[in-house]
Amino acid sequence: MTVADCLFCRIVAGEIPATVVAETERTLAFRDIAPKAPTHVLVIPKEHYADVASLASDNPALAGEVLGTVADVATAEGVVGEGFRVIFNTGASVGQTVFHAHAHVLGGVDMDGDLT
Ligand code: DGP
Repeated sequence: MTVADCLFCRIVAGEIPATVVAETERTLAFRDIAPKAPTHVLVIPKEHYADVASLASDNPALAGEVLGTVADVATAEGVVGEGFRVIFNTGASVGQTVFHAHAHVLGGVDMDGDLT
């Protein structure tokens, strides 16, 4: 499903440019427009789910593929050994602003606990 006014669906459709760092048949990874760390990549399912909770309950296989792409991105970015953080903001009250499920992959800097 594509949601016409969804920002990340529009990136998947190529209507809005993004710096893509990895892609599979069903997932896409691209750099965050406002990076909070040297590595700040967003990994999404190409199909629209509003958040990770609906993705995981409605399509657990695809949720697993998203995590696989997260691991591939971390390897490609060279942050596996030093450590990296994966965040799924879920709900406006915790800061979700784009309601298309996405993982933030953050790394390349010491983190105390307040990144995204
Ligand atoms: P969240 O707050 O968890 O919903 O994160 C949404 C992220 O999406 C936020 O870190 C900024 C990023 N973002 C918003 N608009 C764009 C865009 O047009 N392009 C890219 N690459 N990232 C965007």
